[in-house]
Amino acid sequence: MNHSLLKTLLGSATALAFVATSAVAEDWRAWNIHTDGHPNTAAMDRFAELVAEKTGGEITVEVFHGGVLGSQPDALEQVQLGAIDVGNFNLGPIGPIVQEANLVSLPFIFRDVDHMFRVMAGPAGDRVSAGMAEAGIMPIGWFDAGARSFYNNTGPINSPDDVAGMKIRVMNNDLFTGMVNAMGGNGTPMAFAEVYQSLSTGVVDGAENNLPSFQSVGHFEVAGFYSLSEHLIIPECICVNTSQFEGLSADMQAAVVAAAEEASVFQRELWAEQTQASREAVEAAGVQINEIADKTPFQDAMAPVYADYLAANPAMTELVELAQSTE
Ligand code: BDP
Repeated sequence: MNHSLLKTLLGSATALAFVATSAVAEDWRAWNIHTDGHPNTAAMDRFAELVAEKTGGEITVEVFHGGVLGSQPDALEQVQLGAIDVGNFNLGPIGPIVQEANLVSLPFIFRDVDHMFRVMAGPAGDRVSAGMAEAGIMPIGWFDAGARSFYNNTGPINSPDDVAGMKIRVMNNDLFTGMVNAMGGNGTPMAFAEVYQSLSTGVVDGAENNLPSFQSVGHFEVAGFYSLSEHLIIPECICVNTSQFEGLSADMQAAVVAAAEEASVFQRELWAEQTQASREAVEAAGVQINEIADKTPFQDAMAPVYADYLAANPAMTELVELAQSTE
């Protein structure tokens, strides 16, 4: 074989090998706790479609809905390990893993949802994102999760005293247990999937969530009073395993981020509509929804929660002040 033929052959073998490597499709497994009809389920399906489209099929995402891949705390661990590639996560259960993420789990830290998004778009949000990425859970898109309010089966809640004595299910985070306990209640962490049964059998007296989730998993069937305390405004992310993301080419990274951003815009539109629709649906089903005229007593009751938290986590003081001073 002459030298130039050998060179040509070697050249095409290298080219073939290159094509083979770059064409190896990545199949991502995605976690989603919500079921059909919830805005986040539609948004995660849209994310999967957009990823396939924008990466020319090099990355495909299979979304497992309804929490079938495990509870949220378990799924977060799986993302850190790379066993689950991506998911829609609430920042509440991320707080125990990433100190900065707890900023958004402090009760009444934000004035409203817009304020929360402004904080997240600024330097405080950058620090939250950096902490998450460092822990292996990198946010690439932000969802609206509205505000969380209390619901129960015995009567409307209008003051912290009405929470006293009640066993209230919370997401997995000591801040939430502390929040309920500071009102004289008994905060009980529990997986989302267990809440319906626990409410219906009286294992807990109440829980707290936003209206779309209160409706979508049927909690309104077993808790007839929804009181608009709006004590937590926690964003949600599309989060990807950090090293998985960093291993992608710059083009693929840009495509995945663009897909997450577009899916997030779609989610926020759906969220606004669904919050109203869920309110109407649960009211039509007989749920009594009450506004709380003065939330100051609830906010005042949180003073020991902040004091204890900042005493144990002094490094968070600056971040809390940064969020509070954001216009
Ligand atoms: C929903 C969140 C979901 C949480 C759930 C809960 O979207 O991520 O797991 O609340 O209360 O609003 O556990």
